[in-house]
Amino acid sequence: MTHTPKTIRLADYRAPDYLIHETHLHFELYDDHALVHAHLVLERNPQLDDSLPPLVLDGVKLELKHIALDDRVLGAGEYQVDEESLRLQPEKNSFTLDTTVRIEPQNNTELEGLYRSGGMFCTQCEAEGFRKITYYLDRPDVMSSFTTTLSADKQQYPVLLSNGNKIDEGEEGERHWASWEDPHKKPAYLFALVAGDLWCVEDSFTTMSGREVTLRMFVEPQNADKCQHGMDSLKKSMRWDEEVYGREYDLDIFMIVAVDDFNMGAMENKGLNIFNSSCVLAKPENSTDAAFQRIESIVAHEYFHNWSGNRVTCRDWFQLSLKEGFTVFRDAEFSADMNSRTVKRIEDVAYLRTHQFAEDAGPLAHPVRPAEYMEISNFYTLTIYEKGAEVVRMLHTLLGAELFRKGSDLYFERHDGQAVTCDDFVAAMESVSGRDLTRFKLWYSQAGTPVLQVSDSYDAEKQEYRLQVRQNCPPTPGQPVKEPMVIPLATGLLDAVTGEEVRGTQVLELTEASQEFIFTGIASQPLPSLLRGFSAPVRLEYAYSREQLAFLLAHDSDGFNRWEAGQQLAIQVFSEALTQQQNGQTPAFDPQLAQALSKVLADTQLDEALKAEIISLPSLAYLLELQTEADVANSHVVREALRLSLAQQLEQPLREIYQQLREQARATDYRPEAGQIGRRRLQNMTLSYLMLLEQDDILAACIAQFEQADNMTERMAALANLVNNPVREQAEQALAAFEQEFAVDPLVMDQWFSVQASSPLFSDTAQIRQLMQHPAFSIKNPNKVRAVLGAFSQHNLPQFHAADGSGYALLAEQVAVLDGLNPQISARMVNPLTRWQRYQPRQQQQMRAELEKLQQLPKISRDLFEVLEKSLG
Ligand code: 0A1
Ligand code: ZN
Repeated sequence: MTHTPKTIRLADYRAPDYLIHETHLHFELYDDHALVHAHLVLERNPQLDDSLPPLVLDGVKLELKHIALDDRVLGAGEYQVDEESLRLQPEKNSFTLDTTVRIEPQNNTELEGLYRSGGMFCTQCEAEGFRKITYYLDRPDVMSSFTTTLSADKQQYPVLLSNGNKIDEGEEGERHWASWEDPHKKPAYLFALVAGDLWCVEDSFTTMSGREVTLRMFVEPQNADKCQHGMDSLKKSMRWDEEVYGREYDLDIFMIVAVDDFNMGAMENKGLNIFNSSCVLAKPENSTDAAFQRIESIVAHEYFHNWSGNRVTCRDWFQLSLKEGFTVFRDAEFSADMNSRTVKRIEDVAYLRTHQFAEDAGPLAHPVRPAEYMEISNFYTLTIYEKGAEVVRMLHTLLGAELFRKGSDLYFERHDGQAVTCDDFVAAMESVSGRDLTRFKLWYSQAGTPVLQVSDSYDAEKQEYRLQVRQNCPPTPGQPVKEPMVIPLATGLLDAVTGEEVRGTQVLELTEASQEFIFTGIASQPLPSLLRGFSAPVRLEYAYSREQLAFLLAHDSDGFNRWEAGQQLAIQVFSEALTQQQNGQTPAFDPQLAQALSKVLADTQLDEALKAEIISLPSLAYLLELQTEADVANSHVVREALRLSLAQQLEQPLREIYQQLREQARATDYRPEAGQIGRRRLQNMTLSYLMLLEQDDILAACIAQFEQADNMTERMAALANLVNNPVREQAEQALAAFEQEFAVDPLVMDQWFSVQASSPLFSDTAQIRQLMQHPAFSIKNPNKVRAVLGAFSQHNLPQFHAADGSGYALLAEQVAVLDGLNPQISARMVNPLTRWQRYQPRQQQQMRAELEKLQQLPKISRDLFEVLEKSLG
């Protein structure tokens, strides 16, 4: 970067001056370069006046070799090229443009545009990668038909793929070529090509109207046995989208390709999804339950984009959540239908509250529809994705399932083939419901997490129960004052003595800063169950006593709120002990928590998955999120002491459950289905408590599980317990055995790295540096970077925040290296440092100093620049 990047504003949106009706591409792929020939059919945008402004095409790192306008080669004075664009003056309304550019995919470490991953060529074009492939109007509201021809060495690259249907192929000496045609108009960000020596797994799907679709997964040959789950997930997703949304697939072929080097999880390119191999490849011996579930949801996510994203796309990148929020909501509902609905909700809410709430409370807070950005890659955030999904969920809650479905049908029908805005989505919901959602739309424009303060009163004489609710939303950068929002507050009332429900779930609609809701005919003072199912992404404040929380945990009919009551109880017990610890006292834990959890363990009505969630303490990251000044070291000590104290008090039931479930696991064939997953989760959770007791027979059981289990879920859990165990020798032995067994599988090695990097007991900064010297580590591979540096800075909080600042220094030093290779990843990895204001003064200083050093990098990327500038203010 040579100058300060400019800020791009939603308010400046203008329709494109020119449209591209047809795009014909020809790629000549070689080991040391690629030539890209583009033939574009353009027209002056007929919706604008009939002047002929200059045509300005986006293009970055392209070497222009040839240019012709309407078949006439242009002379040097007839066009201008700079670092980001190609400019020329059209003479007619309609014209064609031919260009040839030379690029070097083998040197593309940014993994954006056309690049090499292992032995193959692949592309990543969202958001603005297409401009690194050819000169183009690289914006989502320019939609074109595409034909693509690729030619490459026959032996090295037997498989040549692009979007749509293959229409022709042929050979010429050592080389061969294939031509693809995509019948659907699309923006450039959905373009993809792949060339490689790939194994293909094939299946088929018959759509609801009886069309047969060929399904193909392309993977490197050694991964041929890891495709079944991805393929099954794809077929389930296709069926679900027909049944739940009435959406049918629209091409005769759907392809998935797995690549090892990928910045994100996966990409929904039309008819040719490209996946990070970690998000699609699995087999039981190598992959955990979590991986199986992640794959199911990501395969679904990308598939669902075919409608929510591809058929109806975004007008501009400020509308990113239009496709991402909606699609995350869709994939979450799909996962809920395929697995345990309550557990899925618990996982999503825990993630949202820990990470998105933190984002929303920090210097990078932005609305679901941001008003400005410098680098769009920085806006693939938890707010756009996860909070965006919560916004769609609230619409679903407010309208009800039936109207919501009508609204989505109308949205797809009205806007099929168009590039639209979040307003268009909400307008469809308004049309079908007759509601005015103007105020609701504040969720798209206001950043920050609203706080609900709830109090209540009961009038025995009138048999009236009143809930008083006040909402307010804290200031965020650029938004000092907020207006009240529309907040669905799902509420039930329990009989405070029997626990029976005296009022079933009712959705109270908050619209004002302060409101009162009156329930009549209530015979005795009830206990409220508030925000059931987490009906809105807010922080709820209601002064529950510990007794009341234990009561809700035992009786609430809403599974989510049972879990939530347990979490709140744990937070209260933890917070009290933390204060003692900070005051130099020995922390003491209120036994009510252990008593309540012991009832949960004994409850025969509760399934194992929910039990596992309930007995898991809130993560350290979440406990810190709740503190005004995060005290990492003391919080870690107290949380571990609380875990030990629970293990001591619950030893008997924990032992029984562990033994029983481990026996059951031995006697059953592994399947990644909800029931088994829940049982393994509880089994592994009990093991992690029991290991804190440091007893020989438990250690032996853990080692036996590690050595004997036939699946990675049990093995990995055992390994994690050994690594987190104070005796280093056992950990080293297990790690060495594991490494030897799995050295050839990079995805398993990612887990091996991450289990070490995440462990405060095992890995200090010196150990992290050692891991980075391991031959399986590569700073150029984002999965490896996430497995080591990501795990260290996000999961190993005590070491990352080590008093001497060495954790910060290590991260910053590596961010600097990464920035020269892959700015998207450097800007992401720096994130844990950006919330320096949350920590104690000395830590603040240390973190700031590292950020300021990074700001001085001589060739800082736009991505990193933006994050640093916002964080340092
Ligand atoms: N649209 C994809 C996410 C994605 C975004 C950017 C990428 O490269 C910078 C890659 C993937 C999704 O939501 O799955
Ligand atoms: Zn997406």
